[in-house]
Amino acid sequence: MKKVILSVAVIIAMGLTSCKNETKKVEETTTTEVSKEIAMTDLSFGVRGNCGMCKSTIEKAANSVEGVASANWDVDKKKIDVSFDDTKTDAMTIHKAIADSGYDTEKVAGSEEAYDVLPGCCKYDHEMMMNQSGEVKVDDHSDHEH
Ligand SMILES: [Cu+2]
Repeated sequence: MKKVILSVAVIIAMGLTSCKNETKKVEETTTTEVSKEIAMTDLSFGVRGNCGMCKSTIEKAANSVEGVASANWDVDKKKIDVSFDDTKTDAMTIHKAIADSGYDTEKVAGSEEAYDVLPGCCKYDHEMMMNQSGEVKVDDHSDHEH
């Protein structure tokens, strides 16, 4: 009689174990899907530039980096919003790619050779403020020393 009870207990235990395994598999799949969504990192930083042509050059440079999902440069704010996969690239790689195209970022000065061949309208002022509010400023010259 004891043997029968034991073997029944063993069968139940095996059944429970296989159920647990199945549950675990489902959990793992769910976790993978969630972490894929979290992997995208949003980043904003200042980039100098003048016009729509600058915008396309800057965004093209950012998008050329593997792992960058989207890039949007704001001509008024002198600022770029980038979304990227941080397992494939990092912030400095994106800064450098934009600098290589001739544009100054907050962290990396633009390549002078690339700047020299930019169209005239795109030769931006290296003293230009980055990360502006986007509002049109009145230049009152009050900070000039004569
Ligand atoms: Cu331009």
